[in-house]
Amino acid sequence: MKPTLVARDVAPAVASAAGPRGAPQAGGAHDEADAGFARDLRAALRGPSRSISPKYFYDLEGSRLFDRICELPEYYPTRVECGILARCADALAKRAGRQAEIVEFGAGSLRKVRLLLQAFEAPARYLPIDISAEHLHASATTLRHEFEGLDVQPVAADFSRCMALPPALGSGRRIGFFPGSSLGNFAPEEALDFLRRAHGLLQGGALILGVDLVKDPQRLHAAYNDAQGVTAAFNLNLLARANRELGADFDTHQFAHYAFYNAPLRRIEMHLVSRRAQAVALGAERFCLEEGESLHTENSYKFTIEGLRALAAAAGFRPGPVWTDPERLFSVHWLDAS
Ligand code: AVI
Repeated sequence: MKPTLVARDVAPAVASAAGPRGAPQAGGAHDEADAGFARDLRAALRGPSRSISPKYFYDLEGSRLFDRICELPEYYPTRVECGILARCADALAKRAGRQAEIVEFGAGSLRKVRLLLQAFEAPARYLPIDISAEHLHASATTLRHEFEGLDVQPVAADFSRCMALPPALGSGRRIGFFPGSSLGNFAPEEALDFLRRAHGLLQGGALILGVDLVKDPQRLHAAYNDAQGVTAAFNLNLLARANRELGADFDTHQFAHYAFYNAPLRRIEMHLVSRRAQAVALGAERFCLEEGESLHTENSYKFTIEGLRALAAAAGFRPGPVWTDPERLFSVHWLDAS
């Protein structure tokens, strides 16, 4: 098995600013992550903004719940994006050319990258970047067995902050892959910053980017308020995780999952709302919450095709073709970095 490359210049501490998924921790990263989680949760409970990064959703239980969300009838993004990718894979492969190297931001669903690996002509290398070494190794082992001869080199790094990649092989183009609308979990200025850094890494290549589109608010509302309550459990797991890992004493029954579409800001907001006046202990500190007070846990921005193309252009990309589904729920963008 090839060794995991660790991007040593990545700052270990986790910023309190919002950012997308990628936080389940393993081995030595655990203490740093715990310290980041404790610090950021404390800052969120002290206020005044009362918000915490969604990256803390993804411990093992949170990742398991997210996988269940992706299978829910109401949560269309995963299903629709996979359908689009299956239909445009050959066109993407043609643009990528022979012996391309795929760099995936987040060791995401193997189902999605498989669609690319099957269509691409003799892909030279696959570099999944994720903060979770455990998740990376599992994905790498599966893909090495499935695609004989494929060079799989996991990179353990927090791509929402900065990242360093091994030198390009020189044989084919470097193609970034950022599916799942994880870009939407960044604040707009963070999304621009991420795209600028991705542009720098992919010089001479391109980025394949999947983003969710602005649509009927009821459709969006249903996707984040599913009937089985899996999204509610995913949101509340943040508090359960704090109890497990930080010794906090949240009574999860005293918090309500609250998700709504903020139309002027074109984003779903997820909150945990206190059902009554209560006090919570975290370490030596106690925090008081009023009835109805909320902890803001996630933003999920939705895009227009033109808005996304303008954002990508501002980051230095040359926007290419866009693929959508017949209902225009989701979009996959080819963005040239040459
Ligand atoms: C990972 N991310 C793109 C998901 C989203 O839709 O923003 C996370 C999620 N939150 C609730 N449901 C799914």
